[in-house]
Amino acid sequence: MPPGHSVPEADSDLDYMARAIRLAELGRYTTDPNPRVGCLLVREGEVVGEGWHRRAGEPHAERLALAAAGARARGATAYVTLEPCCHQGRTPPCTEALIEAGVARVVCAMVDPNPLVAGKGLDALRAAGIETLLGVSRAEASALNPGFIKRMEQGRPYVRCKLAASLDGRTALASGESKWISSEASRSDVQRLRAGSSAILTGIGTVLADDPGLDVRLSASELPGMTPNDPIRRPLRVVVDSHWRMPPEARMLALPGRTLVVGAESRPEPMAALQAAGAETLRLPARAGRVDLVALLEELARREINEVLLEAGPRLAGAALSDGLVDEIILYQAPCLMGQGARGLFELPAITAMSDRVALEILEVRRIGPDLRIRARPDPGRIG
Ligand code: AOF
Ligand code: ZN
Repeated sequence: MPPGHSVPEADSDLDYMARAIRLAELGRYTTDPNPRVGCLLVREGEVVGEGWHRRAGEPHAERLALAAAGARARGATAYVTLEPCCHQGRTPPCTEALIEAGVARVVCAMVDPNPLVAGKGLDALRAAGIETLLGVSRAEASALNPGFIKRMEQGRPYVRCKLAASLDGRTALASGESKWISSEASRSDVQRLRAGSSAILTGIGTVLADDPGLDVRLSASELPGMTPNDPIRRPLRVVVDSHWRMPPEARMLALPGRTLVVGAESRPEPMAALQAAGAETLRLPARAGRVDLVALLEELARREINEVLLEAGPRLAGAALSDGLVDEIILYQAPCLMGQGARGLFELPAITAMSDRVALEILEVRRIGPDLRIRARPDPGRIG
């Protein structure tokens, strides 16, 4: 153990960190593009202050907890779900506030992947004589911010692919009709998924077939951590439309929130018509005549998009999965059968050997109303 590190990961450290993680979760629907962070200050077994980061531009979790504790912060232990920042961003460094308040020990779950911090926050605390402990409940804390972490570390957002299917894995009739496979309960769950996402990504095929709104129809009082008058964050809608077929009359363009239409060729006329309808248009490099999805995700990360919800048909979903761009699948399975002729979830190349099948790891299975909700992640290592 290097000097300045405390050794024991006592039960109480785990318990207090669990509380800090619950606080951080309250920011699920508001902190974007900042990470969700919670902080607890404990002195002699008593919680003397707590805080959670609510919104970019507003105070960080540590500063709120320190403000709540006042003079009782002196000698206290701070439990923080992310390494305290040491840089001047929209707000001043948390390390300085912790040092000034006389906090004796800082326990944090993980290093801040932001290169402006990345270990330097902990260094600053140790240099000021504060004892530090890193790594308590790291996995749980990482799960709060998969998108922020992936964007900082890899320059790409975290992609969740949302799908609805029958029990026999079919998603639409041969005619393309796909509305309302899943129940009301699953649809409101999707609303919460959207509300926590930075962007919703779909393909032109879905727009032409369903004319979806891709909006959040919840009010603040329906989302944990939000107060009734809080403005709802509206995820950016992104339509992959390689050949500019998007109609300017598309329903989503008339709804509140921004829409970005991304094509693979330069076609001034349809682009201008979409701009006149309120959309932003962007041309990205093509791969085999289609928008290069890697280039798209990198562009979204540059725009501080942390979490992308992919709500697309089998073609775009299949392309994203084949390219290894899907981090997580969320599948709502309805208790019905759709039979022969109905379409599957992902258009993937036909495989000839079982060893070529796409392996998944199931992360979670839940019942939502009459449906099943399965969370899984592609697990390329498992088969082959
Ligand atoms: C913390 N506590 O609660 C959060 C942190 O522009 P700013 O000032 O809000 O800084 C944003 C960066 O600060 C963000 O990218 C991340 O590195 C860190 N977030 N740090 O100590 C917090 N939300
Ligand atoms: Zn900070």
